[in-house]
Amino acid sequence: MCERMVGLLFAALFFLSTPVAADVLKVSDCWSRASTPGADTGVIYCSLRNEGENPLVVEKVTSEVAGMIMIHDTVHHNDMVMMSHLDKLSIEPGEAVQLKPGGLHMMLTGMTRALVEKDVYQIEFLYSDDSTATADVRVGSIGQLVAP
Ligand SMILES: [Cu+2]
Repeated sequence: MCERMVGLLFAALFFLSTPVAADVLKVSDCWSRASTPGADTGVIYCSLRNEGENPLVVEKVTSEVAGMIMIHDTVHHNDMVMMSHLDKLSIEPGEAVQLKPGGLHMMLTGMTRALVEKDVYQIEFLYSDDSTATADVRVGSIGQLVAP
């Protein structure tokens, strides 16, 4: 076998053995608060942990319960609390990111239905390597402050 062939074979094996984002990004404890009457927005919190050896990027999050889901950070500016929109969320190898009240969160807009306490709905993550993963979101009370 010529050297070039061996090189190609190794390249192919390396490619096959590289895990996709959906396999190494652990998503856990996703939760939302129950909708207030008439509300057209909602929020999702969760834990994300990159157990792989490469940086992972969440490109998009979708769900049937909302027209759009955006990733927001909470920023304090001159005694005002504002939300800043992130195009994507990058997570370094070994890094754990907590989406929690007062910090990073996923913002649901254009709700297609109200979120009811004790409900569970699904969200789908799209990563930059085109792999996808789904996660369950548990719905807590209207005043929920930690994962239900
Ligand atoms: Cu927000």
